[in-house]
Amino acid sequence: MAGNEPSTLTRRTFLQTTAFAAAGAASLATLAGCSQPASEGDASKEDAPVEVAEEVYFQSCMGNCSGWGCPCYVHVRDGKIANITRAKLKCPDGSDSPYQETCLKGYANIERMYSPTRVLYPMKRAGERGAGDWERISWDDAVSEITAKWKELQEQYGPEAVAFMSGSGSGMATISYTGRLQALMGAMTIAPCYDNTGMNVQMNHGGLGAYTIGHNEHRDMVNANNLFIWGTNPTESNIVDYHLVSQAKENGAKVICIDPIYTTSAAKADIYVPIRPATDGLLAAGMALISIRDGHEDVAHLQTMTVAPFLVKDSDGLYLRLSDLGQAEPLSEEDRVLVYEGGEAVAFDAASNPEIRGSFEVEGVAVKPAYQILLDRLNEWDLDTIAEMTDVPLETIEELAAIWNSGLSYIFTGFGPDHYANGQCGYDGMFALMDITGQEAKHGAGCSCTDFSAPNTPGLVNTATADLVGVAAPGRTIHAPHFHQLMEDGEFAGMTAPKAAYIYICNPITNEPDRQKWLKSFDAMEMVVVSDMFMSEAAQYADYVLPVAFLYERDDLSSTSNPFVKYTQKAVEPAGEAKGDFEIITALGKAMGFEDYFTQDLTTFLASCVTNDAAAAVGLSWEALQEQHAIWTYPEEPQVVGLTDIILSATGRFEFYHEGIQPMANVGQEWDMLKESCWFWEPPIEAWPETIGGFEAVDEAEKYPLLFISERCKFKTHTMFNNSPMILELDPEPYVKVNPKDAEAYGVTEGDVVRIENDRGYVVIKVVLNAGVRPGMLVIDHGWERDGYIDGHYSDLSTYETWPRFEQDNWFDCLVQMEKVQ
Ligand SMILES: Nc1nc2c(c(=O)[nH]1)N[C@H]1C(S)=C(S)[C@@H](COP(=O)(O)OP(=O)(O)OC[C@H]3O[C@@H](n4cnc5c(=O)[nH]c(N)nc54)[C@H](O)[C@@H]3O)O[C@H]1N2
Ligand SMILES: Nc1nc2c(c(=O)[nH]1)N[C@H]1C(S)=C(S)[C@@H](COP(=O)(O)OP(=O)(O)OC[C@H]3O[C@@H](n4cnc5c(=O)[nH]c(N)nc54)[C@H](O)[C@@H]3O)O[C@H]1N2
Ligand code: SF4
Ligand SMILES: [Mo]
Repeated sequence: MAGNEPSTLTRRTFLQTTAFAAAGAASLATLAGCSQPASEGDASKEDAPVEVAEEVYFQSCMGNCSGWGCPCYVHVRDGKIANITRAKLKCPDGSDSPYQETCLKGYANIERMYSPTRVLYPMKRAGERGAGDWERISWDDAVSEITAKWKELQEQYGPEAVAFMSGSGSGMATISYTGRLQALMGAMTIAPCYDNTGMNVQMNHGGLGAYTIGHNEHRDMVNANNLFIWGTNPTESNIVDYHLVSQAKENGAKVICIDPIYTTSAAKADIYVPIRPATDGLLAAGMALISIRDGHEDVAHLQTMTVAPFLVKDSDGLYLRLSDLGQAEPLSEEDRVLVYEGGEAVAFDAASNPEIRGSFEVEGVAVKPAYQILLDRLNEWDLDTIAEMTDVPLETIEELAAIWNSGLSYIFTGFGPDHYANGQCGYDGMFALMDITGQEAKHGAGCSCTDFSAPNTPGLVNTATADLVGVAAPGRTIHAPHFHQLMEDGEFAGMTAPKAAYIYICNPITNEPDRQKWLKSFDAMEMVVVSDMFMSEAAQYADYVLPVAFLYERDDLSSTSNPFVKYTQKAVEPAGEAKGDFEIITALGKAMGFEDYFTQDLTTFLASCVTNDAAAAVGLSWEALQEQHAIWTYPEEPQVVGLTDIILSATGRFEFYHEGIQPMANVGQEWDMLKESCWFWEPPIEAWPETIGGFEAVDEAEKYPLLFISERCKFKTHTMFNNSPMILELDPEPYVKVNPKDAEAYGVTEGDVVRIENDRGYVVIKVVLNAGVRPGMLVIDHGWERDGYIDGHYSDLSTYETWPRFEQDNWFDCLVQMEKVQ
C-alpha cells in the first residue's frame, strides 16, 4: 500500500464525505497547497475526476490511551499530510480485526502535527522559568551545552546527579533507545506512578503471562453473560474497544456499571450502581459473602486453581512446606507447599480433595488454609455495615450477587479505584470474588482492564540495552510520591537529590499530583531538559526543549495494547529541525563520549527488535513488516489467563493470598506483612469526608468537605490533543461538573465561575450542573493544562499521599472547598 500511488478522487468524494471530514479536508487541502480547490457554483465540474498525486503510508495513532496504536493510513500530497484514513486490519482467520478503529483524536493528528504549538528548533530558556521567553539555538550548541553540564554534574556528584523521567506518552520502539543512554550514564530514574496499584494487584493475582497481565484479553468480554463495568468509563477511555461491550450486549449480556458518577458508560448499562468512592472492596466482599451463603462457592476451582488449600503458618504467614517438616531442602524443587487432607499435611500436588477451611496443627505448627484467612477477613464485615459503607442498598447488593452467580460473569475494570490510596482494597476484593465463585479461567468469565487488552506481543523485543547487560545499568529509582521529599531534603532512602533531569514522553507538571511541588523541584535542579513535539507544560518550565519528530515524520515500530506489531513508516520530513528520539539520543550519547555504543542506524535497531526466535515463530520479521506493515502475533483465540495462558504468579495459581508480600519500594514506611497479604478494607487517606460505619471523617473534611476527582474525556488523552482546533471547537474549555444540590448549597449555578481550593493550591473554573455527579463530589475532565484554566490549576489540588504497598499517584484521594467567584 505504501509508495507513490496516485489516487483518483472526484471532487464530491473528496469534499463531501461528512460535514466534519469535509471541513477538515478543505482546510488541509489549503494547508497542503492542493492545486484543486473546489470551484463554487460550477456543477458540471463537480463530478469531473481530479487526479491528485498522493502517497499513502501505513501509520498508527499513539494517542496514549487504551487504543494505543490504532492503525491508519496517512495520505501525503505535495510533501504534507492531507488526510488520515482508517486502516482495516485482518485477524489470522481473515475476519476484520476488532482492534482497528480510529477515534476523533486519531483523525485530529493532522492538526496536532501542523499545530503552531509544535517545537521546531532546539530552544533554551531566556527568562524566568515558565515565563515563555526562549532563544533558539542550534542542535550542536544544545547537545554540547547539555552534555557538558551532565558531565560536570556527574563528575562532581556521581552518576545519579542526572535523572531520566519518562511517562506513558508513547510506546514506540525508538523511545526505548533513551534507556540506552541512561544505562550508559548510570543515571537515576524518576518514576511516575500511574496505574501501579491496579496493574500490580492484577499481576499479584494472576501473574504476567505470555499474553496477559493476570486477566482476559478484551475480545473475550463478548462471551460474558454478565458484564460488570467496574471502575472504568470505557465509552470515554476505551472508545475503540467499546464495540466489544456493545457486542456482548447484543449477545444478550446484562451490563452493570458500578461508579460514583453516572457516566456515559453508566447511561448505556442495564443497571447502574452508584457507589461511595473508594469502597469497591467492600461491595465485592458483600457479593462474596452472599455468594458463599447461597452455595456459589466453587470449591473445586478454589482447590485446584487458587492458593485456597495452601497451609499458612500462623506464626509468620508463610506457607508450610516439606522443608518445615525436614522432608526437603528449603527452596529446592522438591520443597512443595503443603495442604491438609485426610487428617495430615501432604504435598499440594499429591492431594485430590484438600481442606480449604479450618485450622490445624502439623507437627506442633499451627496452620490454616489460605482460604480460611480470606474467610476470616470477610466475616469481619456484616452485610448491613457493607450497605451503609458503600451506600449501596442491601437489596441491590443481593441483586448484584444473584446476577454475578447467574452465568458467566466478567469484570471490565480500569483505574477508578486505583486513584485512591486504598485502591488495593478494591482490586483485591474483586479478584477474591472471582476466585471464590470460580468466575475466571473460562471464556466469558474473569476480568480485563481498560488499558491492557493484549499487553505482550511475542517477537517484539526491546534490544536497546540488550548488549549492555553486565556492562552498564541505570542508577536507582526514586518514585514520584517521594521525589519531592528527596529534592527538599537533599537525601531520601539512601539517595541523593539529582541536579538535572531529562524528561521525555512525559508531561509531569500537568499529569502528576501536587503541581506546586513539581514547580519547586524543577527550580531546585540546575538543568531540566524536555524532549517533546510540543510546548507541553513540562516543556514550558524547562531550561532546554529538544524538538521531536512527530510519529509520521519517522520510521518506528509499535505494539501496545493490541495483538499487532506495526511498522509505521516515515511519511514526511520532520518539521523545522525536529529529530526522532533515536537520533536525539544518538547525538547526546556520542557527545557524552559513548561513540562506540551509538554506531547503529535506525533501521538496524528497528530490525533487531523483531529478529529473534519468538518473532520467527509467528512470522514476524523486518522484511515481512515492510510488506505487511502490521502482523498479528497473537493466538487466534482470545487469551484468558488460567485457560489459554499460564498463571505466572509465584505459585502458578490465582493468588488472593500473597505469601511474604513486600512493598513495591522500601522507603522506611511501616510495613505489616501479615495484614497486606490478604484482602482487607480501610478508608482512603484523604477522600473520607464523613464518619461512616465507625470510620471517622478525616480532619481536613471540616475545611474541605468536597471530594474532587478527574475523569477521562473523549476529547483528549491526558494533555495530548489540547492543540487541535477541531477538538477545541467541540470541547473549548475546562469546567467543573457539580451536582445541582451542591450547587444550590454553595449558591452557584450553571456558567458561574468558582474557586476550588485546599491547602495545596486552587483552580478557578466554570461550573456545569450535572445531576449525574454524586452529591459531595466535583469532577473536572483530565488533561487541561494551565492555559485552559481561568486561574490556578487542577493538578495543584491533588496529593502524593500513598499506601505502604504501592508507590502510586493518588489523584482522586483529594478533598477541596468550593466558593463562587463571579
Ligand atoms: N488529575 C489526573 N491526572 C492524571 C490522571 C488522572 O486520572 N487524573 N491519569 C494519569 C495517568 S493514568 C497517566 S497514564 C498519566 C499520563 O501522563 P503522561 O505520560 O505525562 O501523558 P501525556 O499528557 O500524554 O504526555 C505525554 C507527552 O509526551 C509527548 N510525546 C508523545 N509522543 C512522543 C514521542 O514520541 N517522543 C517524545 N519525546 N515525546 C512524545 C507528548 O507530546 C506529551 O507532551 O497521566 C496521569 N495524570
Ligand atoms: N479519551 C481518553 N482515553 C484514555 C485516556 C485519556 O486520557 N483519554 N487515558 C488512558 C489511560 S493511561 C488510562 S490509565 C485509562 C484509564 O481509564 P479509566 O479507568 O476509564 O479512567 P477514569 O475515567 O479516570 O476513571 C474511571 C472511572 O472510575 C470512576 N470512579 C472514580 N472513583 C471511583 C470509585 O471509587 N469506584 C468506582 N467503581 N469507580 C470510580 C470515575 O467516575 C470514572 O468513570 O484510560 C486510557 N484511555
Ligand atoms: S486517540 Fe487512542 S483511540 Fe483514538 S485513534 Fe488514537 S490511539 Fe486510537
Ligand atoms: Mo494511565
